[in-house]
Amino acid sequence: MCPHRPATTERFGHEHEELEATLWHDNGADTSGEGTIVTGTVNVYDDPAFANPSAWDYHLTAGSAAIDAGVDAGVTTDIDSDARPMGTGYDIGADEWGKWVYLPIVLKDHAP
Ligand SMILES: [Ca+2]
Ligand SMILES: [Ca+2]
Repeated sequence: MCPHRPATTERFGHEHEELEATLWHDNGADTSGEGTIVTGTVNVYDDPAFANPSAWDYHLTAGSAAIDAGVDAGVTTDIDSDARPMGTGYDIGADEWGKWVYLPIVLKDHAP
């Protein structure tokens, strides 16, 4: 996921990078610098709708274009140790967005 900054090989630490699924947002230029960056077949240009980037909270929120837009990279848990995928597919990036619904436990007294 490349919001607000272009993808560079220096950023990733290698001279050649292959991106499989990327959400691009508000970069100006998508890539820059030395080396080669090969973009994959999934390139989404939309708002990642992060929770609170100014506080370094890059969790996805309900309106994120990253939700269910990713690919199976063989990673079964996200940055929060949540299982992935949730919903109809993998989310782009480190976070898998999902709603957990906790159902109440109902106890019923029944006499034999
Ligand atoms: Ca998902
Ligand atoms: Ca998560």
